[in-house]
Amino acid sequence: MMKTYIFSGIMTIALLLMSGCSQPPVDYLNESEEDIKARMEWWDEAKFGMFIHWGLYAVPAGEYKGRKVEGIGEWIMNSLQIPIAEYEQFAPQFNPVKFDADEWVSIAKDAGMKYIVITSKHHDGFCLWDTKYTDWNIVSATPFKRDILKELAEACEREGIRLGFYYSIMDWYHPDAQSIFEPDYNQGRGSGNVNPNFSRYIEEYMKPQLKELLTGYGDIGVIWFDGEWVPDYTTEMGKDIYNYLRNIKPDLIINNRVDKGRQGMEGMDAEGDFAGDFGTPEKQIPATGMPGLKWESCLTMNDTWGYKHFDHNWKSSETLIRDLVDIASKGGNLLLNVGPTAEGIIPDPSVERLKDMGDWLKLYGEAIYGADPSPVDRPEWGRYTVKDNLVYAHVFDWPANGELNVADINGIGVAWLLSDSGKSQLLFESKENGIVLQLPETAPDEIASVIVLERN
Ligand code: FHN
Repeated sequence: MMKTYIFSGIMTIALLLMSGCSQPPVDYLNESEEDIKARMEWWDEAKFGMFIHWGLYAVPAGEYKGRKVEGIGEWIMNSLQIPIAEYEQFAPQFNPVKFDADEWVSIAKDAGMKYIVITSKHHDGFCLWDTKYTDWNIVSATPFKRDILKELAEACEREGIRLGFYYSIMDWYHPDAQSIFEPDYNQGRGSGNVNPNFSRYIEEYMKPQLKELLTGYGDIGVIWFDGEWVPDYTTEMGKDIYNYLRNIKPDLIINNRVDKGRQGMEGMDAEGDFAGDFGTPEKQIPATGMPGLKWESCLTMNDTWGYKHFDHNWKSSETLIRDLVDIASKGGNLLLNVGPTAEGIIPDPSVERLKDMGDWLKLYGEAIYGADPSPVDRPEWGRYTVKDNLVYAHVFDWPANGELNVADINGIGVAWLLSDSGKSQLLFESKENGIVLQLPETAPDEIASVIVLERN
């Protein structure tokens, strides 16, 4: 398939003239803490989102010409060194006739997720929307011919779920961004081998595409960058793009990977002056969170982001629920991934786990949504979250003797089981090393029971 790109220099000038763009750009890199807090309030409250990795890589689903990729499925083009001319063959095979945006949004909403971040363009450069800037997209290059992001945006709007777009800066397909060693898509990256036209990729492709995504798909909440590690991309580019996007949509939230923010400490260089609004620890939960910073752990449910037909290494619902509690107790958000199949189906094991998480959150969500991190070290039996004058004790290990030692975080007047709508008072005794609660013999929830401690 011919790679057709519309170099947009003339278009950019025309658009600027037509838009009557006369206001000088705002420098958002020095935004006040007050403005940042107001802009991120919905995100802070939300705590739990769905990550969706979906694209052409779902067609091979981790296996190509009899070879199975050992790593993550969405990297198959690089892992198996598939030449672009061969990888293009997946486009006419991509026809996700079972895709139903309302069903995906319903699964997320029932799970208690408040936002969705989907790969608009992953490293293979394939675009899941009807972009004007390349034919390498789902409408032009596949028999499906529908704008996935448009349908998802409309479904999210109907259900009150915020939508964000993942966008890979690294692009193995675009001639101005791809490795000069194609099909070795990463070879030489480490030695500073860069694409001489990368700046043109940024200015005449990446920025116009991001503007398409921010102005044509409703009230987009987040741009989630990735692939920032390539040597072609600089922190100066990142800070410029941060301001470029915020001047298009001032209330937009942008992750730290718009810049080189995750160098050093995984997820976020705490003292860095990078652009970006939150850290992105990946496939991990920082031991002590990221004190003083906003952050979001992105986790998989098995071992891959993009669908692999033979990855059956699913985490249990217990693990996933306790991960959510752990993250909330440390002040972070959880972005939990699903990798839909080439037909457009979210795998059953993912759906089952998400339903379990939603059932738990229907009972105990008040101890997660909008809660603040624990001001004290985690207890050996579980975690704490706090909200106003309430402390929530999330008990993973229910005491056999019925006695639970809890920290006296902000004084205690009354205590009850969150699952007990009647708020029957639990007996407790204040001792010098804290408070001892008298608990019923059986835990209300075998994964995580929640006790509320209310200050006098
Ligand atoms: O290379 C990508 C990978 O495919 C996946 O998208 C993860 C998700 O955060 N990010 C990059 C690896 O850090």
